[in-house]
Amino acid sequence: MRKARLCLNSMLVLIVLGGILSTTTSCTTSTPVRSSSASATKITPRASVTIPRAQDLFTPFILQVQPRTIVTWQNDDSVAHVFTTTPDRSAFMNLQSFSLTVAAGQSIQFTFAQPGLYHYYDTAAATWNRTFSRVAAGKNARGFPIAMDGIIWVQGLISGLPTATLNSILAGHDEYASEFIAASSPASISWHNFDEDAHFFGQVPNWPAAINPVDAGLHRMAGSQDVPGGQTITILFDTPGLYYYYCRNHDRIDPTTRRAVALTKASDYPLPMVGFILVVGK
Ligand SMILES: [Cu+2]
Repeated sequence: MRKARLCLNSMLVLIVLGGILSTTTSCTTSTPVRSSSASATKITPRASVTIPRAQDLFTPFILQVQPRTIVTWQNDDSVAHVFTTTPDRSAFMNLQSFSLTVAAGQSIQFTFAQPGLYHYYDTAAATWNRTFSRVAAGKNARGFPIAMDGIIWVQGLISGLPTATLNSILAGHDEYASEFIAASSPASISWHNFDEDAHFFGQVPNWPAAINPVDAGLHRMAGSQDVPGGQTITILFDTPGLYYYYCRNHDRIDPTTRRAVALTKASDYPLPMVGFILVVGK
């Protein structure tokens, strides 16, 4: 009896509020709707990055989160770490800047509100290379040649991105001109090879979920030795996600960190020949 009255009361409330409830509406359908909308406002997503002991690395290298996520960096190392966003700023890059210090054995938090990419590095174990706009591993870093940098990918829509973008390979260097590119889906991304040597596009394997959501294949870009002026290739990305790619001629894959690592023969070692394409849905 009591249950039936509650049901009738909530039905009346819903009828007054909504005004358009059909006669088939029952208590079993109205109850879950109310409870989920009430709890959704209270959930704060959380995620974490670890600084493992004596490695000078951030784990994972790429962390994907939803907007408003509180990210915790847990320092399991025996020394303090200071890390900061790179100077790279754009409509999708480092929209919130931060500079954080975390003592040995402690943790620190930062809340990411804005969708986009956040690229940060440890100011003691790595440096910002202004020539190439890349984070470089310090010679004394314990993870060398892997740099102590990390990416926080805050998923969500970003307005005003192009659907076609041109990247290139620098003449005389084993390096893509831009490390980070963003475009809206379906995105047409081209690379022109200004170098003499051949280079490649291939995705870094074994990343979960929305990182490299589809395999765009292995693509060779002939250099000016093979094709006068160098070759241009174009790849269409119609699935939103973050694409992490490298050149298999100048990098190897480190299975532990799942990162592409420069080979010593690469012209700008220890900088890896890697790039990221953020493909955003509409
Ligand atoms: Cu290459």
